[in-house]
Amino acid sequence: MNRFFRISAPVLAGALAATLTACSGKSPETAQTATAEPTTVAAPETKPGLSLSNGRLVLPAVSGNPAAAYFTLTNNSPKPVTVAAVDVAGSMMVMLHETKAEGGHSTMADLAPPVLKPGESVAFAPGGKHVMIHDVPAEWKPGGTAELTLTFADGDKLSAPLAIQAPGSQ
Ligand SMILES: [Cu+2]
Repeated sequence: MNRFFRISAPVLAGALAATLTACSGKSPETAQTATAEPTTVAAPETKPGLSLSNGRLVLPAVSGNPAAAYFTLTNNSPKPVTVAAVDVAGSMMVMLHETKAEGGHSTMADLAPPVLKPGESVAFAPGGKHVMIHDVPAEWKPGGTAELTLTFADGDKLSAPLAIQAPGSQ
């Protein structure tokens, strides 16, 4: 158990640093290095006890704007899990964000890596936690499917389809 956390901490820190760098838009090299690794897999990745449901991706109303993806993640494993990184096949700049209402307007910020205790679920939904996708491949059309992959702090991965929806869908 202790060894697990000692190993996972640097992995998590690295993922965090990469996310922050990508979000600032200052280091395109980092984003490209990340996509040099294979992002598509022949068989979907699974993590025992973890399930992802209601995955969907809402296209931007204006071409060039980011898309957003939503889902519900449930941890039915006996251990807590931490979502360390998120990836959507075909896109180079993907990050976890959270929208918060503050004094009549909403702001958006990087989301701290979500931790799910055994039995817990977390919902990514419009107006709250979301996956922000900054570069939207032209081939993404309503009715299509994109592949989401979550990487956990222990290195395990979980992939699931995202149903691509037209702009304005909830
Ligand atoms: Cu966002």
